[in-house]
Amino acid sequence: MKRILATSAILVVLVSLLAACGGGGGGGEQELADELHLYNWSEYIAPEVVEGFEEEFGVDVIEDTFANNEELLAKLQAGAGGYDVIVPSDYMVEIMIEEGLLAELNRDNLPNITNVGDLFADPPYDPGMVHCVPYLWGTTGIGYNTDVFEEPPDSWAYLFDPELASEYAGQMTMLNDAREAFGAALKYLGYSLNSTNEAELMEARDLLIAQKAWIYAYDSEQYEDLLASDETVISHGWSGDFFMAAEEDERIWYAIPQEGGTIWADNLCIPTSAPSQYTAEAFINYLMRPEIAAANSNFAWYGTPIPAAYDFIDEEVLNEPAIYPPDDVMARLEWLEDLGDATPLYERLWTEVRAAGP
Ligand code: N2P
Repeated sequence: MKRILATSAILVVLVSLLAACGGGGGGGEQELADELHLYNWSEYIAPEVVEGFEEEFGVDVIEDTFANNEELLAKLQAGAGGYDVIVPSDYMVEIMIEEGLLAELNRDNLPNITNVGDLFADPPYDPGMVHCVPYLWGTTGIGYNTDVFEEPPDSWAYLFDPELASEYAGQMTMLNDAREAFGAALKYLGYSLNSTNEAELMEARDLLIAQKAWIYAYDSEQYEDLLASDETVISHGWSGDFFMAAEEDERIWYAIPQEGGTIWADNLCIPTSAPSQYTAEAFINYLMRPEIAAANSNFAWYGTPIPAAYDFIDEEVLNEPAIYPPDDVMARLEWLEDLGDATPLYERLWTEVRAAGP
């Protein structure tokens, strides 16, 4: 009996050793690829974080950027198979899971997943983090030039009310993002940014079309630079992008509208078509190290879901109420949700907005 036990103990040790070595060459699944292809939002990862990964793991990171969730979805639906890690927002994760576009994560390769704070560890769009882990989170509101606005323009009226908005005609941008643009219009009108009510959506469409008279551009990637170069003075956009620009140009700042706006979380996910799930998991696990998560938060000025990272986050980021908003502001924010059957209606109305004059 003792001998049988001893033999099976040796077997167990052998089997786990083999597993740790990658199954003794069984398909090379546990080997890092030479390259990791990241499809990301623009300016959304600290350069030193990428370099650190490349040096430590011997993997070249190749990054492509997208302007909005729908562009990312369309790319995957069209069969783009080259991406290892993608960064969809909350509602888009839900859509991608439904469409079978995301791989399930192998937790054995993600020991740092325990660093994710309770607030983010069980998101409604991916219960239990089966497919994705949260990356960064933030809000959508209004960026502005403080030389032009003595008081913060903390209402959507500055972008939509004809009297107020016409003052900034030609000096205003809106995000090139259907959900965010409709979200802002719906909030201004007093509706939910997840409205699926046709009459409310038509009203929002008409408002967006009327607003085009004052718009310089729909842009999701350079709008903060347009503020800095004085092309614009007010801009619909994502919180951290304005704070990042403010590091170089202190005239720029950001306000969350009183009517409320979007709160969102972007996520690190692996497409089912990824060239190397193992390399993707090594990268995602690395991004969940507290020091690395902090480096990204310090760079992009967005909140991190990793509480252990707070020790490494600059005081000014941590203490900025527009990055970590107080409870009363949080209560006014809304998450975007998958619109289900109403998605084609949004698509049609967005096309109408973009096609309308001037
Ligand atoms: C970063 C854009 C933030 C992503 N430049 C918004 N979900």
